[in-house]
Amino acid sequence: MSNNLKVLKFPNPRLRKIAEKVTKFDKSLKKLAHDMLELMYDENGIGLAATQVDKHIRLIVIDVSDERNAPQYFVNPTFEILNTDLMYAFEEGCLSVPGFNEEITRPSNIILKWQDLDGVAHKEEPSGLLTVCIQHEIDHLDGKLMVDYISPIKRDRIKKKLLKK
Ligand code: GNR
Ligand code: NI
Repeated sequence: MSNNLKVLKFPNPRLRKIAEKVTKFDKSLKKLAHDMLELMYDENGIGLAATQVDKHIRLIVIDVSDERNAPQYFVNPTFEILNTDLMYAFEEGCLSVPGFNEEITRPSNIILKWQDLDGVAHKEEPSGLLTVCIQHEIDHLDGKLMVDYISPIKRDRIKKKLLKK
């Protein structure tokens, strides 16, 4: 078990907050990033956005490796879509919407820009699962959830089931 962080669950309105840009690359940023990573591993997730732990800054941790030994940190991430015609459908899950999986269609070719925990800028074309995951996580920073892509009827059904728990 980890570090007093907890994952907010849909329909908690705090998941709708827009995260602020990170400007200070200090020790507390690194501490939060490492605590988030621990929680993500505890919960068997492949990614976690600060919004999900009620910290409203633009920080994401991801590990898409099978061995769970390749953590990646993304501060202030943004992306551009390279080709709006190339889309990819993937069965997504979300730690904030536990027990539900939905097929979501997203751009499959993007250019990603971000800073690392020291504030150094990076730019790369991600591949595979990282492409899907980073878009899912950036959505969280903008207060957006997987369930926003599905029909309102389905979304409402999920909401009612999660509220009963
Ligand atoms: O653990 C997770 N798995 C996942 C699968 C497909 C697409 C996105 C994800 S992210 C999710 C963890 C999570 O909720 N991150 O915000
Ligand atoms: Ni999620």
